[in-house]
Amino acid sequence: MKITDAKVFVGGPGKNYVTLKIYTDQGVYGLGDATLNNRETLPAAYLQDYLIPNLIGMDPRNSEDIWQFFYRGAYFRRGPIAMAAFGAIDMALWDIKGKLAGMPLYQLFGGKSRDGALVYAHAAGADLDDLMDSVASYVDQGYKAVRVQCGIPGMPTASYAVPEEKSAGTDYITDFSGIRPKVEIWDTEKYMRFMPEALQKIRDRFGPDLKILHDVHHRLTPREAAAFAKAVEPVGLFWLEDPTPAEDQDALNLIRQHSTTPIAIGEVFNSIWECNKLIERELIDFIRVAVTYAGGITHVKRIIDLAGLHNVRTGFHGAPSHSPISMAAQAHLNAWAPNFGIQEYLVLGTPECDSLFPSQHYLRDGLFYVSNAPGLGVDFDEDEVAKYSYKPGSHPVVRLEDGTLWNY
Ligand code: GCO
Ligand code: MG
Repeated sequence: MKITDAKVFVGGPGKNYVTLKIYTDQGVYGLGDATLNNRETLPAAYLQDYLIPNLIGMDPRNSEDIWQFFYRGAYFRRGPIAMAAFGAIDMALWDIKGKLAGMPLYQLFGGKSRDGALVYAHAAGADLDDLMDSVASYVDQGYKAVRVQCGIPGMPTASYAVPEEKSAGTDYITDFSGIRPKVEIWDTEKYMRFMPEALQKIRDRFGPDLKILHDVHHRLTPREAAAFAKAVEPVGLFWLEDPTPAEDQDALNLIRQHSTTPIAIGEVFNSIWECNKLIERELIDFIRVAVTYAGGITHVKRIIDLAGLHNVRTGFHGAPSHSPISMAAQAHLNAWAPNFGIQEYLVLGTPECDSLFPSQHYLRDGLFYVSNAPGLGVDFDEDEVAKYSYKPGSHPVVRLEDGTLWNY
């Protein structure tokens, strides 16, 4: 069996999805997602210029050897662009494998450990009342877990994931206003004064059963993060995400020494080498990698297995920048993984997105149910994608009030 061709498509409804389609001499094809948010053209070029010319003629069933060939063969290992490109190939090869076997991917991993997988939604508000309304609407829809982000009184601009105006909503994940980023102004003291009490009010209003998550988005120093994690202990958060930027992994020791609040980290990691020490030292509770950015199913499965040895559960990144293809890959891993924790999931199900990526996966009462179709269980309409083209966008940057550049 041989790979005969592979094509990369960039575009989608409101997102620059990077979709890889691998064709074989047996008519079976596979799909992969290489959408590196706000840097989408780069994995696309890596695939087109370097990887696809090598893929043609390879036996698609040898997904492990192909993964090693590209990873080791690059010489310059890791990095988000390369790992997103390898990941897309890997997803597509697993898709082909499942289709050849006539089985959904979770069966090839070891079968189902659960029916529906717990997901969390994003609630956000310009102020606490606005946020409470947003949480209430998710609770009414049956969600059991909600991430809460709130506008901070006196903060000079709206900050991460928070709308400028009440009930305005925000698409902070993909902003197509151009390559030059907008600037957010951040004030840690105002955040630290306001947020723990706001989280407690959310707990008081919604009761003990709602799983409440909060994303600090890398904004605190280790000492501040330790103080924050300690202050929110009575709230009983499901997790506190990215309390500090994770380059400084020793920072996690300080947080652990001061608090038992569960910590989730890893959405910017692209390999096991960024999280193996955090996992082995049990400094985190949830690993947040995404199959898109971390080398696909083959590599993320290694991370899941290592995490399972150390009481670390999965909590894969699922911002809507990932296409339904990698969300499907994660759904199969979530159905299987013995140490599954939760999945971040924002409904992409607009009619346009469903026509581009038809599938039978579905969400009900806050749980995600994986399709039983062979392979990933997602298709891709080449005629539909022709309606879209690449639009440049950027993540915001953050500055302190005196102009100092901070962490977005
Ligand atoms: C999350 C993330 C996202 C990121 C975005 C960047 O927890 O979902 O923090 O909101 O900011 O994915 O590309
Ligand atoms: Mg996050």
